[in-house]
Amino acid sequence: MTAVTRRGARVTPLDAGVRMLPGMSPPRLRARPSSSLAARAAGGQRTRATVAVTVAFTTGLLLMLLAPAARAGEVAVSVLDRGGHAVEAVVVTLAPAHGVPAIRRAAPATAIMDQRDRAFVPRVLVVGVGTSVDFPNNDSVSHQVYSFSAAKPFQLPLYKGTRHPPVVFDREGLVVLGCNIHDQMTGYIVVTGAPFFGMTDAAGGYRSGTVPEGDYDVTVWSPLIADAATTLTRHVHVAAGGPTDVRVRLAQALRARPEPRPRRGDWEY
Ligand SMILES: [Cu+2]
Repeated sequence: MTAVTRRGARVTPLDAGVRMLPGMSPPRLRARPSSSLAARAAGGQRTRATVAVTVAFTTGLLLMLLAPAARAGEVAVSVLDRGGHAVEAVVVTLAPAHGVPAIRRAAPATAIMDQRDRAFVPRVLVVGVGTSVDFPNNDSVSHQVYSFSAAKPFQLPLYKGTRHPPVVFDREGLVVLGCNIHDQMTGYIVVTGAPFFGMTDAAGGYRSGTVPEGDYDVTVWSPLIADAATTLTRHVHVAAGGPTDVRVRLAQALRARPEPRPRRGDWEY
């Protein structure tokens, strides 16, 4: 089941599902005390500068605790396959639903989609809207990278090394990458407007770090997940304090090869 856009690129329902991810854009909230600061203080080498920093930090912490809008929690996501095994490299996005204070937009970010051993590395990358992505070719052979996805149609003429400037991903959606020379090369860039996002680790886990208290839609996606996109979002309330656990147990077996595929037949010469 595919639709054909005016550019001739086919958009699958999965593609469309990812493009629907709601939200804003990507700052990171970090409120982590410096442990080296504490160690230095304990070691009796407390300089005037250290005291000043400690006072500033303590004051900041107090202001954070006193201001209701700054109450913060954390989300801990785990993704398990049908057999209960961890699923690595799954994209996780946290989109504020309600009760979450406005989050300041972060400065435009940069990321790298490398090419090694005739593969995109990483195979899946998640970036915030506005991110510039470099596509260095560190292979011994040339590649011609392209995308026909509505979120970012582009192509980088045959090259090695870093001949092309970065590509700016300025619209939300799933960008499916292919190489016009090597059909098996498939990569994915999820461009999200959500302010908090990341990937699951080898244990199938993702921790959001500090996020404002409130309601969120937590969505997972991977090109290997066969479950319907509509079943992959959890609405959760994040309270201040300990992490809010979100467990996603997949109903379908993982795919043997990633989907959707780039379609070389769509190439316009
Ligand atoms: Cu190639």
